Amino acid sequence: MAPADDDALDRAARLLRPAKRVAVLTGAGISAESGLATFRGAGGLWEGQRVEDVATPRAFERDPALVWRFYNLRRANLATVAPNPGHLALVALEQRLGPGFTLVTQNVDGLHQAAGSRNVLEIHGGLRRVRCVVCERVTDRGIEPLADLPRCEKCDGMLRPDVVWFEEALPEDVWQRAVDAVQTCDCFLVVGTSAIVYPAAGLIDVARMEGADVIEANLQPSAASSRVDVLLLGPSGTMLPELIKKLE
Ligand code: BV8
Ligand code: ZN
Repeated sequence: MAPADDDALDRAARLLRPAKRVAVLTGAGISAESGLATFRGAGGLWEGQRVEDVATPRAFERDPALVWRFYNLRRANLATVAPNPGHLALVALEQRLGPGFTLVTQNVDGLHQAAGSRNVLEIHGGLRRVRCVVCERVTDRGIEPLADLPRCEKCDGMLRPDVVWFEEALPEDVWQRAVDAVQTCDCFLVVGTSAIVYPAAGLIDVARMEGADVIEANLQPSAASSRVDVLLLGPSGTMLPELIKKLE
């Protein structure tokens, strides 16, 4: 561990140790070491398409089979990945804080829950769940492969992934709970996100406005880095366990 990191880790631990209420925001970067691609790592392209063009209501209207190919591939990937030490470090932090801990995730991969995190707010939905566009019924289909154009068992309507697409509103209740948690936290930990997507990235400003200490863990500086108190530069699978160890 280079001395610079150790100094940043010490500063981060000094902020986190006394915190009674901690909120965490995670992005695709925390799952990278589990083998899941991030959005903007490979130039954010999928089958030559920008994610913003595949993950939208218009794309689903235009070509539902293409959108389902995108999501069925990502669902299939879930069978090959497991939580990494970064996810597990957040489970340990929740055990230390109990009800004072809230994990807000932009990820739809379900790896936080698989690792054992309990209070998880999936502000962008989840890959395991599907929703009927007609009767709105939501079912958890795990990671079983789905038909190219899956239909609702109840009303035969078209099913869609239960995720929040670009230009769609976030689930109101989940989002409000996330904002409440960030507004009342003493320390806000931002992990593995480029902080480009809103309103999620706006939580960083909510935390700062309320005077919370903000710690970021990322492989490289992000759009949030200029607004955080401590930046832990490195893979979250290493930085988070090191940080939790320093709390003892
Ligand atoms: C909304 C679910 C309004 C789906 C996702 C025009 C019209 C309307 C809205 C907009 C518009 N123009 C812009 C907007 C806003 C838009 C937006 O922010 N666009 C961006 C592209 C500019 N936002 C929206 O549309 C949102 N909705 O605004 O609605 C509204 C309001 C009321 C009523 C109606 C409408 C909806 C946004 C949600 C979109 N859905 N996901 C799916 O997953 O398929 S977003 C998607 O991006 C994922 O959730 C992902 O998590 C998220 C953010 O990406 P990151 O997680 O940050 O991942 P990224 O690859 O970018 O970065 C990875 C980071 O990890 C990097 O920093 C890297 O350095 C780091 N890293 C890599 N490896 C490691 C690591 N760090 C640590 N360790 C490592 N090993
Ligand atoms: Zn239905």
